[in-house]
Amino acid sequence: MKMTKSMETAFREDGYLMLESLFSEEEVSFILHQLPILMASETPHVVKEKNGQVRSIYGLHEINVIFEELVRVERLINIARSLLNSDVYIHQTKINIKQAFDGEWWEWHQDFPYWHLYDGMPVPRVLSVMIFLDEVTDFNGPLYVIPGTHELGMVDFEKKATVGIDGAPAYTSSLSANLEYTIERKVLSQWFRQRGIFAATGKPGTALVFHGNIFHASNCNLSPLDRRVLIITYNSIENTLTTVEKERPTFLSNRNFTPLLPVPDNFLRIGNTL
Ligand SMILES: O=C(O)CCC(=O)C(=O)O
Repeated sequence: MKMTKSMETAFREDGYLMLESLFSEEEVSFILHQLPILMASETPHVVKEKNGQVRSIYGLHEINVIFEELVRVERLINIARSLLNSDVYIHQTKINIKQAFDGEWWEWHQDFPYWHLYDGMPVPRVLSVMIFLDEVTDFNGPLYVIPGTHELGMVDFEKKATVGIDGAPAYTSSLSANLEYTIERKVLSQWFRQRGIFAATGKPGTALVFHGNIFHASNCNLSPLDRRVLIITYNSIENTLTTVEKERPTFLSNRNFTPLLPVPDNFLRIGNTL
């Protein structure tokens, strides 16, 4: 997959880009086959909702050989390199599992403030690729973005007095449906009036590429259909993390800054288990 000038322009102006059929049905089912075992593991990589269902699995590239390869496939590296204008490395990977009827929301936020304040990331030269593993519809909690807001820098946020669950560090609250830094409502209202909201829907295999500073959120899943997405965050190698007082674990904030070397697009070849 080659990025065209018009795709690059759309990303620069809007802060996001939709790419239909970036992954095939076969590739998506192969990815989904990895989930049951990952979801069953009782490690800090697996984050639960209040009701005990799995909300997210982090650090996939650290714990599973398929994901270690997948994050480096040529089509993804080409996108990240051309939009960030440099070589890239992984900052974070996760699957968000918004389960039918129960999956909880993600409040309005920007990602970069977390990576800046928690992890020491200098500037927002960072993007995420969200790959749809289920069909994402209007009803199962699509990601909402406010176009153009990536250009505003870090805006005023409402810092909540969050505490970690069961004595865990405070940052763990932001892995749950209680984010620490959410965007002020007056700022949201102003930008909503100017730019509206785009809801990212599409077939499995569609990808949404979004800038680290774009305003985004998603609603609870009230539908009978799961909404599972894989999110890979690429950072520029010219924007590596600085020292912070308390580093988060590597599955939340990777500190291996080695540039990713692309591997052939056919990651299915490493395990023909379908
Ligand atoms: O999965 C979602 O709907 C939201 C994810 C998100 O906002 C994030 O990872 O920052």
